[in-house]
Amino acid sequence: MDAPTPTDPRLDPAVVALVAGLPDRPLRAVTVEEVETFHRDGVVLLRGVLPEEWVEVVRAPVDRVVGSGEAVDMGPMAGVEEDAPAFSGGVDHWRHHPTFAAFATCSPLVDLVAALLGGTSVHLWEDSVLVKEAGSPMPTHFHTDASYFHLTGDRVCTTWVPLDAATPDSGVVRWVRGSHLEDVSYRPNLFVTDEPIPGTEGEVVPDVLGTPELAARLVTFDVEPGDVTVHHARTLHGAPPNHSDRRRRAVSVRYTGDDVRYLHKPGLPGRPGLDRVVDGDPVGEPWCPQVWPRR
Ligand SMILES: O=C(O)CCC(=O)C(=O)O
Repeated sequence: MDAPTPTDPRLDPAVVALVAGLPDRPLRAVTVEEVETFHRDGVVLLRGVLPEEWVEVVRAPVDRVVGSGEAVDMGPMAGVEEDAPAFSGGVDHWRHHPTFAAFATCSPLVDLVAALLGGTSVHLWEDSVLVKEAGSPMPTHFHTDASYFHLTGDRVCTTWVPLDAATPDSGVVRWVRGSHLEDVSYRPNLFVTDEPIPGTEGEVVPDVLGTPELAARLVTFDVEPGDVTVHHARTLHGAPPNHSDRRRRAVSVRYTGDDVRYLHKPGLPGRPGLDRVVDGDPVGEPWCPQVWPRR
């Protein structure tokens, strides 16, 4: 049977009502220096851009998807002790939950991304909940997001939105500055181990911490709710365990720009609509909502 064509999440009355009560613009514009940093380093920290109302509105839904198991504890995959504090991850919550749909399609994130990617349009690719509980022993292993996407093209980025203050001891992300400029396709791993996803292709991700030249290029930030980091999909990044007594909750939202096209890659999980497109088709509606220019 044919898969149903998705409807625009912004027509959902629950999304409309939610968005009506929230600010739709960032607290400030992205600066020219921040755009340059993104393109040069493959990552930029945008301090104090997201209104607190938006951070607050996603906190309870994040806790719900973690509590319900929709975001899955990756502990068993990592082989840690059964009762180890969890590192929970999930994708595509926007497809099922009005708050995530509003956040990914109508929040100030879309203006931030449009400013950084440039070009004429931005589409939503996916969102992801990433919660490292206090004391979670699991590092996020180094990877590039591009490895996990059935995509080709340059204008692809991830916004990483902290819901709690985060520091290296609580597992804030770290990035290899400039790695997005290297013309390498890395093989995707299981995120909490270096084990590659079976059937996928690409070069093995280097041992970043064990390679002085790469380790010297690591950049990380202490972040607060309201800050947003944005990295290029080819930027190598990972995150330490959460050694602190604080939760490290984050939502990642991934977007595409003008030049991005589908490319089916072996071994990766499918996604809605992927069987309806062929390699070279531009990313777009109905499977990936256009979020900018705003409608
Ligand atoms: O939150 C994490 O630990 C990893 C985040 C990440 O890899 C991403 O959002 O692309």
